[in-house]
Amino acid sequence: MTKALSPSLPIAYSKEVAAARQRGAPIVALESTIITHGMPYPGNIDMANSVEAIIRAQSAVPATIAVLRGTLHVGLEAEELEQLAQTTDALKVSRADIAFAIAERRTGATTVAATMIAAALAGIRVFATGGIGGVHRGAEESFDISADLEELARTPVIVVCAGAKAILDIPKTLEVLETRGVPVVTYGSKDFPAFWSRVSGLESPLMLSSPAAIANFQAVREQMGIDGGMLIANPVPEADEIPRDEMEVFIARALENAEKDDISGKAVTPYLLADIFKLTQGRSLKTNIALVENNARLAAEIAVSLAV
Ligand code: PSU
Ligand code: MN
Repeated sequence: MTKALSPSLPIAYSKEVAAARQRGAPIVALESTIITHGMPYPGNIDMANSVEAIIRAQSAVPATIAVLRGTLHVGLEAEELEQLAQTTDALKVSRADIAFAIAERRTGATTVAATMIAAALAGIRVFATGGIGGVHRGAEESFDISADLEELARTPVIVVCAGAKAILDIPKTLEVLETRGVPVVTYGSKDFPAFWSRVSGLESPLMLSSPAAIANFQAVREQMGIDGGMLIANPVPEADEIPRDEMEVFIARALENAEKDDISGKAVTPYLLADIFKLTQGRSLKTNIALVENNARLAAEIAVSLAV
């Protein structure tokens, strides 16, 4: 006989998140792979701290999610965040291996997929990140499709990102999301954004222009019993963007380097991000930080709207 799975995993909440849960205050989940594998120290800790501050300024509470020595943390204390930002050997954990990190008492940074799982366990409905994983260019050969897409299809969390990185095959990424029933909503624009750039050249499947409209859309989905997540794409602010044609040159170079260095599997995304950081002499990092901050603000506004 199979036993129904009902989660009973102990979760360590930060003081701030525990208090927010008690009073029913809006909470915004944040991932940690972006900290350990997405940006170099100390840019990563500056980003993490400023993103948390932005969420607090919108009257919501930030919950950065990670596995620390085998314990699932939802919300990190300032010292824990600082320590994680300096950890160089954290596992990058997704749906396939978040439980492994816990079972083996390891430290794991959560991807979008794993952060969604933890957020749902903690009853958090909104999550801010930079970019999601997607269908990689050449996926017809490599089969490299991020588990983030499948997670968006099954786990009821609203994920706010800046679109899909142009290191991915964006048309194929949008096709998979449509097939799997994930609404893709661009905030205030008809153009689906491409992370560092405000436009990808593709039209967004859906568009909404206020946090209240996004909260209302989600409420109707829930009334209909439609489960799974939704993706909000928030274009990077104009002042911080790197235009698409400029970015394409760096991306092409980084993809060539990855091929030369024989990079595959979960190392691909971190490799490309680091290489693009080098190729742009740090400019991509500045843009990356600005867009995550912008997403944190919108996610907090959505969380506040969902709470009223
Ligand atoms: N975007 C960034 N930095 C990152 C990532 C995305 O700007 O570090 C991370 C996210 O955690 C995302 C993961 O979930 O990369 C996707 O990895 P993969 O393609 O291996 O699924
Ligand atoms: Mn992959």
